[in-house]
Amino acid sequence: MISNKTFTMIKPDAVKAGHLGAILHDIIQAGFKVTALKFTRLSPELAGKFYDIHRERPFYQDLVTFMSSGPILAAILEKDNAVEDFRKLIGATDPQKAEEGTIRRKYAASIQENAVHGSDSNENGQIEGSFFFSEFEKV
Ligand code: RTP
Ligand code: MG
Repeated sequence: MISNKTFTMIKPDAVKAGHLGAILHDIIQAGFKVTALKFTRLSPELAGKFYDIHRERPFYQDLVTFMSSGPILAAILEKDNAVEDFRKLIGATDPQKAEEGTIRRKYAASIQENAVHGSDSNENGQIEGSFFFSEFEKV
């Protein structure tokens, strides 16, 4: 079954650069409904846990340091075909390879500091949403 939900974070680089409002606007304009929202900051421990799947990758430590370097906006988004459509909206991991008009192309600086996260599967979207939000925080 195609899930209609995905999970996103607006990452510390984009918040610091003042792109939070513009990115949220682009997301809503693209037809996504916000069903949970939290402005927070990850400790290195929590960032490490969130990205545990990448623990063995060479960029893991840098990623954890980056993701805990400042506040982030976490959200659960709803739309038909949410996971796939959101990955299309944000573009490739490396902003230089992301298509024109995508969020990463517009707002990201580098392959690491790439402005937004988007879940890569329905299952991970569910797990990641529940990492940040309790049941009563999901509308
Ligand atoms: P995300 O999970 O954040 O939505 O990004 P993604 O699927 O496009 O990329 P993924 O392979 O899951 O990598 C997670 C995040 O790690 C950082 N990264 N740095 N220095 C590097 O070569 C490198 N590669 C990945 C990025 O912040 C990437 O989004
Ligand atoms: Mg990923």
